[in-house]
Amino acid sequence: MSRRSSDVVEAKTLRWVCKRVYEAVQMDDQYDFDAVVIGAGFAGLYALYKLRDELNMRVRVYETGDGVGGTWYWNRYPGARCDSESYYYCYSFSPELAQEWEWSGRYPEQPEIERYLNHVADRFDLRPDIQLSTRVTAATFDDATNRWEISTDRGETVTARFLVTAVGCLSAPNVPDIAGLDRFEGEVYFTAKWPREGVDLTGKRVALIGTGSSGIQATPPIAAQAEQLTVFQRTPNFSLPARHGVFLAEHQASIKSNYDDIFAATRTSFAGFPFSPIDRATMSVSEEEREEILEELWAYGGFKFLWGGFSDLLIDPEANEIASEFIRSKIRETVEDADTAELLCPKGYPYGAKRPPIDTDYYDAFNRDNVTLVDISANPIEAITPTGLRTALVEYQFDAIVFATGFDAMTGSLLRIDMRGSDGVRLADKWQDGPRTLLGLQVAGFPNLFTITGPGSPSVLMNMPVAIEFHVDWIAACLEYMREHNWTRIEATEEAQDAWVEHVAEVGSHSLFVRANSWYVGANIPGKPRVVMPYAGGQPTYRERCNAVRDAGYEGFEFGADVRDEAVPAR
Ligand code: NA7
Repeated sequence: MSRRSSDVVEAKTLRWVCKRVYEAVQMDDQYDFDAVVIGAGFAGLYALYKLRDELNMRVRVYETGDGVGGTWYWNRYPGARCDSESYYYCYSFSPELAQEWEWSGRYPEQPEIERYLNHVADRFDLRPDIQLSTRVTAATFDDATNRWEISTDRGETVTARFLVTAVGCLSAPNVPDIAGLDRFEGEVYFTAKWPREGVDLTGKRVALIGTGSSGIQATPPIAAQAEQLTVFQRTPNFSLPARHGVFLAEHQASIKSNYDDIFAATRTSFAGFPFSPIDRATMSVSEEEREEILEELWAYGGFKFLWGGFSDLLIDPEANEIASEFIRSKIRETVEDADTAELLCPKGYPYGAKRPPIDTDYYDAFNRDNVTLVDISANPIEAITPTGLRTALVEYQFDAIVFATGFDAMTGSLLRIDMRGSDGVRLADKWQDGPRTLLGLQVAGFPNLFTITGPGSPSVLMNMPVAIEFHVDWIAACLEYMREHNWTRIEATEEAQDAWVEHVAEVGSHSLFVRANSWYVGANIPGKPRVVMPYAGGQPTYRERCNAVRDAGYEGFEFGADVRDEAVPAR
């Protein structure tokens, strides 16, 4: 080979090597993140904004849906509406956002909240860092690099220093294990996965299974459309009227001029609502006065019934029974058929022990000729048949079955990801007796994993956006602290976690929630350990605890550096 041609070969080789190195750098650049966030609902969108725009991190969000919104993307069944009021069920982090967004009325419907979250995604230019239509299937922590390796159902694998779950507390639908479901020849729908293009039930015989918030909200609009609606009820619920109404211009103006106070109040109140409970015991007033107060609350509508009349409904069984009986009297007053009314009256558990729904015309729907209530508490659905379903007593014919059967709450959305922590330990194994977290924010054995509104935090017992913002802010402060100290690994200690789990259980055991079978305690999922999953101690105590941990240099957490970087001492 001549000298000239060997130069050409060398130059070619060099170009080839350079190209490969460049590609490798590009690849690495593309598939390694400071943080991966799972979910693009309220929590995921704010986490992306906070970590990317305030902490200057490289963030990738994965979202299963083909749009943002999380809960408000999936739950688009007829009648889906928030049970918290619009002006405080929203973000507070941006005063400009709060001023520019117009809520149309008291309780926003699903499409309005979905529009709001899409507006947030556009306003803060979040979309470039969100990958839609992608489910995270597995995540494994690598002790050697202090990074998570995250795999998706699209065959991608990326790495990230931190993994932040924003998967929602009510996101893994509960599909009851009823024989024959796959053989049903009609249409099958789940309220939690309602088709985006909508469903026309006109002229159809429809079965609706489940009478939680979703079934209760869906009943009136489905009844108005279907030829025949049969509601299958396993447990009756205490539902309160929402009394939804549109906002007038003066409402809007008053809300906007008071936003600072409203948001400040949401951060200090017991459950993240901008109100303080009235300080009055049920028994401190005469029977007549009590009745008057309850009537006023009923007329006002919504959750004010819980805190706006008496302070002891959720504490004193006698007070609770008075409120419960008042609601039953309203059901009996509304529903014309006495037997149906009696079936709709909840008995055997206190008001508030199950998540209380609020509704629009739910009980009235049972006065329609085309609506029937079937009590399946004693005679459960035995099988779905090709043309309907049957209980031990009756066989029914249907064109469509709607499952409003709820969720594998709080843990289901985390456990459906094959999550493996330090030394390959599986989250499913760690949580086989119930979820264990430190403050609902981290799990011992799962370094660099943060769980927004995880079990063990107030989460679903709070106004969710407030709970979410608090968690994201806490996580962001923690990451900044780590950056200052050059730490790349954080992990809850087993001891601190044990103490927190014990405290959550202790507080839960004194709460009302142990007195009913609900998703708060996992009772809706066969075989799920019975544990009060949310922290029932209230927002003020919880915030105080989280802030104290932060101020003590993240007491209960251990920090470390990259194993290759011996210069940085661990703690
Ligand atoms: P919920 O509140 O968990 O309600 C689910 C309903 O489905 C409830 O009435 C259940 O009866 C019923 N269910 C569940 N499994 C079955 C089976 N196998 N057979 C018959 N009936 C069944 O879920 P929602 O979607 O309505 O509301 C979830 C939350 O979203 C709500 O609390 C608000 O926070 C917003 P059960 O009561 O278990 O006897």
